[in-house]
Amino acid sequence: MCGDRVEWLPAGGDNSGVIETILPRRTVLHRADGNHGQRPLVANIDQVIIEAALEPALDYFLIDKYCIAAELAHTEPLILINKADLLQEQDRERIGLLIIEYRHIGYTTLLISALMNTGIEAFADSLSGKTSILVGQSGVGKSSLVKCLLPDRDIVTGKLSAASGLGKHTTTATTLYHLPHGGQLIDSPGVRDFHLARVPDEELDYCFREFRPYLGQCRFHNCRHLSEPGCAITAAVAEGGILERRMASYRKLIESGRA
Ligand SMILES: Nc1nc2c(ncn2[C@@H]2O[C@H](COP(=O)(O)OP(=O)(O)OP(=O)(O)O)[C@@H](O)[C@H]2O)c(=O)[nH]1
Ligand SMILES: [Mg+2]
Ligand SMILES: [Zn+2]
Repeated sequence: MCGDRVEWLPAGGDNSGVIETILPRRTVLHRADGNHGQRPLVANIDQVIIEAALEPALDYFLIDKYCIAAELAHTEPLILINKADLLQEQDRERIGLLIIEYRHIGYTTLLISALMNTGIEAFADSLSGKTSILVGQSGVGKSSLVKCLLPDRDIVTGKLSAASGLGKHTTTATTLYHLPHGGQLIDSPGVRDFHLARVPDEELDYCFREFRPYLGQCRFHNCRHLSEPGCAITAAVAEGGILERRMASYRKLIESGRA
């Protein structure tokens, strides 16, 4: 798996070899596999970089699901809004609010443009000394960003489909790049959607970082925060301490049977 550390023996003189042992994995990021299983995506990462853009259209639920996958894997999410150069006046308020909201929850959120090279320095700083994976919809500019950091590498990027406005799944393999200033960056194939592996109930609410101060305060200790009386989470939503939008993501996950 990409990110694995292995012990290997050289076989032949052409720099090839045979893997003898896969060393224990520090962290593993998963996605759903069928209805009940889970499939590992990458090993030994410290940070999940959730990339989004105005094109293809922003998918807030997708961002939330990746945040939860990162929390479950005990890795740090970083939210990256790319294609800042495309922002029109009417988009600025919406994107500005999105950034403030995620920062308030406790997630580092950056606005960048891989095309114009803006915000890249701050982003590059967040990579040093860590192993990070870029995830997100096809076409948001994951490979373009790797190319920005490693201009000498031959990295393929692809245009969006003119008909659908969606990416064309240009990257087909997960690849780890060593960065010149330390740290590793993994590029991964873009997705249309991302399904979480099944999450135990009591872990799902913990994965919503802003729920944590209220957990344990509901009337019923096994409260699922749906329509139970005396629910501290529902009360926090009503008082504005938790965003409606995030609560909707939580409900959608419960209702989809993911938790
Ligand atoms: N305007 C603008 N376009 C960008 C930016 N970054 C990337 N793009 C364009 O977005 C398209 C998709 O870029 P890719 O880097 O191939 O996207 P990806 O996320 O790697 O896509 P997959 O490999 O399919 O998952 C290309 O046409 C890029 O030129 C940006 O900052 N601004
Ligand atoms: Mg790509
Ligand atoms: Zn509750």
